Formats: sequence, C-alpha cells, structure tokens
Amino acid sequence: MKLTFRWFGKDDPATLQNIRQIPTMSGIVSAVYSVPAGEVWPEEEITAIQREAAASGLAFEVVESVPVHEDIKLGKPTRERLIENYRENILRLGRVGVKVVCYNFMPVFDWLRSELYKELQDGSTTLAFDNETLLSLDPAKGDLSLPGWDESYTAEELRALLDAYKGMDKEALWENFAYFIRNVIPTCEEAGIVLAIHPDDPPWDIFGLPRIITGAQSYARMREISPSPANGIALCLGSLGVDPANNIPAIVKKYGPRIHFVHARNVTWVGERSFEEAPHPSACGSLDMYRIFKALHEAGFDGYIRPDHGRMIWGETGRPGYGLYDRALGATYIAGLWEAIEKQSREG
Ligand code: DNO
Repeated sequence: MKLTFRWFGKDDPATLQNIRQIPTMSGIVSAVYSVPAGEVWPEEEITAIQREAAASGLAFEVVESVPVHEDIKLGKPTRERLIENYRENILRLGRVGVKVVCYNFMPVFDWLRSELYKELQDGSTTLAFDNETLLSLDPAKGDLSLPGWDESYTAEELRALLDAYKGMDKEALWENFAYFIRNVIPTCEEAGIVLAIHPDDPPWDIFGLPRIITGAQSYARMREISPSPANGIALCLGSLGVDPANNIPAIVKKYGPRIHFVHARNVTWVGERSFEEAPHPSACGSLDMYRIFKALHEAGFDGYIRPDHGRMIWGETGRPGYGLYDRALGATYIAGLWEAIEKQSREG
C-alpha cells in the first residue's frame, strides 16, 4: 500500500511541505488543473508538478483526474479528436513516471452535495447530501450552485448540455463508455499506465442524468468491455458506501486485482439517499473500515490509497473536503490500520 495525498497545486493551502510531514506519506495525487477538459496538457506543466513533488521527497505517480470531455460521454463526432488528446495526455504522463490515471464518467456533474458546511455535534463542519433538498432543485433554471459541479459552465451552456443528454439512457452511456475504453486502453498499456474509474458520487441518477458506475454490477460489465488490467477501478469507499446495498468487502474480493487506487473515507447514513461525511475511523460512521482494509490486504492490494474528504476542524478554512488537518488524521488512521492488518497476517 502506498499512502498518498491530494494536492491541488501551488494555490493549495495544504503545501507540499505540510504533506511531506504526514508520517509514512509517499506521494501526491495531482493534475494539471489549468487546462480545460479535452485539451492536451503542456509537458512543462506536468514535469513541473513532478519536480516540485520530488523536491519535497514525494512521488507523483497518480493523476486525479484526466477529465473526460462531455462530447465523449455524449458520443458526438468530435470525440475522435478528444480521444486522441486523451491518449496524448496518457503518453505524456507515462513518460514522467505516472502509473495511475483516475477519471470518471459522470454526465455533467462530478460529485454533488447539498451542503458544504454541515455542523456536526463536535463543532466541526462536513459535506452532506440531503435527497429532499437535491430533488427540489432544477439546474436548468439556474438555481443550482452546489459543490462538485463545474462552475465554468454559464447557465446557458449548462442548459444546452442538459438538453444534449435528454433521452440518453444508461445503455447509450455504456456504449459511449465502451467506445472510449476500447480506444484508450491500448495507449495505456503502451504508456505503462492503468486507468482507475471513480464511482459516481452519489451512485444513483441525478437530475434525470444517467449514472452507470454505481456498484458491483458496473464492475462486472466494465470487465466485459476490456479484460486489460489497465481498465481498472478507483475504489471510493464513501461514494460506493452511501448505498447500503453496496457490500464493499465483497467488491474488493471479486475485483481486487483491478483496484489500483483507493479513496478512503467514511460516511454516516442519515436517511434514504441522504448522508453526512464522517471522520475516517469505523467508530465514527456507517462503514466498517477494518473489514474493507482487511479485504484489500487479502486481495494482495499493493496500490495507492489516499485519505479522501475530511471535515473542517481546529478552525481551518479552505477548499471544502480538502483541508489539511482532518485528512492528515485520516492518513495516520489508514497507516495504523494497515500496519496492524499486515503484521497480524504475518505473525498470526
Ligand atoms: C471529489 C473527488 C472527485 C474525483 C473525480 C475523479 O472529491 O473524489 O472529484 O476527483 O470524480 O474523476
């Protein structure tokens, strides 16, 4: 297991110096965030990330994310050029030693929450999702300003995009996904890179848009599309875990060799399709982190793990979900859990 930490670049209040001081931290997870989805990343920007990380003793082997342009998800003719660009990015990343590229295939919206600063009993704040609130919003009317969706769209662009998806069902999205995968996997193999798909967050349809990476059945279908290990999984415990029907240890058991990257975080189920993000330890939320990590260990997991979203604690301010302190606590919890599981399996 290699412990990593997400770093959003020079403007990230969590600095590389902060990150390197977290015990047993081996690397960062980052990306060129300044280039719009679909375009080619300048080589100098990629090498700059790697150089800066290395100067802090940190590896840069995981990219999150190389975003997939909406035209690829929509299956538009422009996808040819966009897929070509995607492949070029993969080749460039491979050349600087990147091993894993995380991405997602969610139409229009990335992760969504209804609240960014939900106050917990201990006075910390966390990200939360209340289904009633979500259902009462209509993004086409412009009454949406939620975290996780790309604010670079104007209201008009957003409406056009939502229209373009009208009538697209899950089957059509699967087809476009398969087209993308079949076209990029050979390049990944050539570049020594594996892809890791992030599950849809939350793992159900939102605003009438289809979502397909939602649980065990999604991974079975993915494997049918391409058997290559490069067609892999970013196991996000919090995304999958908000659906109590997702048995994460069973998913790990079945698809272990395909899991290249783990996002470790905990959630508390507070009602149907509603949840709050919780501190990482099992005792604080609805997920049994010990069982999940044990399943990963038993599956021989040797990939990258990063603590995912943390609460805002100790008065910290900054990018919601991505403060330094609570994620650092999560990192040490993960390291401790893993050490115990590893030694126990070795020593009996
Ligand atoms: C949220 C993240 C996601 C993730 C993308 C991967 O905090 O887990 O935004 O980076 O979905 O493509």
